[in-house]
Amino acid sequence: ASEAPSCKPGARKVDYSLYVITGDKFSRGRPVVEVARAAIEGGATVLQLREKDFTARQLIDAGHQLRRLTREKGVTFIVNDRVDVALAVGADGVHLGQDDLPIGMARRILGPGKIIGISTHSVEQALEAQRQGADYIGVGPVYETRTKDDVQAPVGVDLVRQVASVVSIPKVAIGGIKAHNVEEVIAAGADGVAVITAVVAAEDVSGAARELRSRIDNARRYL
Ligand code: TZP
Ligand code: MG
Repeated sequence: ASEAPSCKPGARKVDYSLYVITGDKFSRGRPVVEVARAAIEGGATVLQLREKDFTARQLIDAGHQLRRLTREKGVTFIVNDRVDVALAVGADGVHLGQDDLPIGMARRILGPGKIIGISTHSVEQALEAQRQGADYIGVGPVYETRTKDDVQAPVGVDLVRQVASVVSIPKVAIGGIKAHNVEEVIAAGADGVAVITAVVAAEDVSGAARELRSRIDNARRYL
């Protein structure tokens, strides 16, 4: 007998292994789409457009370019915060924070088959996100990071472990994740890691992505 699909109807199975988030401020002047191309070449499996300082027009422009690129490469494309931009450029989904649109409302606007991810910082928030029907959760910041302005105190790898033991939807760890600590995050039960500076600020973007990817794949062999 064939296995029941492990995802909702209409949603595809997503590989969250290496989830790269754009950060134009940290990209050494290189265009967002070129950085994304290199990250994908190195093995990024999800790409998120996250540019807090972009105007709607700039987001739409970058979004169209990233949609074209990710579609060609078979990479999942997510837009941060902006349900309208996600819909307008045909992204696969949206990533929301605790203070953004509630999941149910975002789902109503987006329609079926879109991915909705939400940032969580505690076991309670993680369980609530799952209850509300999120497709995946972010968990973090795991380590200290200065990449996000209004960032909370690090939650530590222990929270990843706790969340992994009670939440069944995919869990993506975020915050200060680098080549030297990525393996312990995967070992703690994360389905993938989300990074900004470890990839987009690297001189060799594809090399940095490739190194992370190989450590992620390696850590999985011991699970
Ligand atoms: N949310 C929690 S930590 C963070 C975000 C967007 C920033 C992650 O950036 P970096 O450079 O990978 O620490
Ligand atoms: Mg947000």
